[in-house]
Amino acid sequence: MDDPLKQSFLKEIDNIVSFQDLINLKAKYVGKKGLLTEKIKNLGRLSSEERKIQGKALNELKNFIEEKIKNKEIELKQKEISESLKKEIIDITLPGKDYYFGGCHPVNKTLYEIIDIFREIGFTVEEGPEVELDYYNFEALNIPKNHPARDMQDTFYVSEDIVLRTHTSPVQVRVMEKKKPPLRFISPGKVYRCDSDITHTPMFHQVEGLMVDENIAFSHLKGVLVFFLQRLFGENIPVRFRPSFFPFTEPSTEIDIGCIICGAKGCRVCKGTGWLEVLGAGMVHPNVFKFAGYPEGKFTGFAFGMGVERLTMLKYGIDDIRLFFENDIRFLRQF
Ligand code: 2NM
Repeated sequence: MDDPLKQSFLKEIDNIVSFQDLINLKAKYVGKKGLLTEKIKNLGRLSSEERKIQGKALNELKNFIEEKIKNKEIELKQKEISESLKKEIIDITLPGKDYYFGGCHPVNKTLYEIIDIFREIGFTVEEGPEVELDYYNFEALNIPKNHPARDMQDTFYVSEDIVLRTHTSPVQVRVMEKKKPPLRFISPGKVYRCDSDITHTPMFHQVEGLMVDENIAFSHLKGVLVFFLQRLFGENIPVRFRPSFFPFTEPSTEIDIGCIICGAKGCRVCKGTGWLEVLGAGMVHPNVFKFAGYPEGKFTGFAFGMGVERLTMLKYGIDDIRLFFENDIRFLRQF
């Protein structure tokens, strides 16, 4: 049927691109006051013969238009879906969100290196309390009352007879109380001293070590500690032993390495001497064995101690100990 209404409808529906236009088009032709609806309403004015023919034709056109509109609606819906899929597409080739792994703190890195070296030569690891009895921190280590090392300025007192340990030596006394020689262990951990400047913090880390048996001599001390320093700083590191004093060892020594900052030429860090102090050590004082309950004269041994922050500062050329505890991520990421 070559109805002009049909022709104009077909032309219009071809240009429809939105749902709203489609709704308007539907209303225009088959709505309550639509062009086709009006025609159907007017059928009653025709003769029954004409009404039959026209009615059939208009009904067919109505079905045709409604079908076309339905198809157009489906077409628009499809277009809408495919466009939103195109817009919302996830590009799986884009890089993922950046995130950071935690890292090992430089002080812990040094600490683990130290522990590994001593493990290699048969030393085990022992730990003890950070809140310690005055007895284990001082008395049993041959540091009598009124000794300058017990000065209130250096020690955090919790009460009359309880302190924050100022070194990890009390661990060694506790182990000796429990175990008979041969002993060969280190005691790493946190220690506390009331002191704060560019080389001191109120808390720092120490590794102390102890080896006890019958006939342990100063030569054993020397062999173990030179081996340790060569492992930590390299085979060719110069090592020097100086006489010193500690209440818990006799004889006592302080051990230096050639300055690794200036190559032993003399600099600010080694104060022009070419040497850096890295260890304290000595043969365990007979009084310490006596406090531990060991039979007099039966055993000998050597002990040593080192500051982990200090060794880390020397290793990496860090000039302020407080950097370790500020937790500035830019500082920590460098290691
Ligand atoms: C040091 C230096 C020298 C030491 C002594 C003992 C003990 F318990 F056996 F007596 N533990 N650690 C010692 C000796 C520690 O640190 C600088």
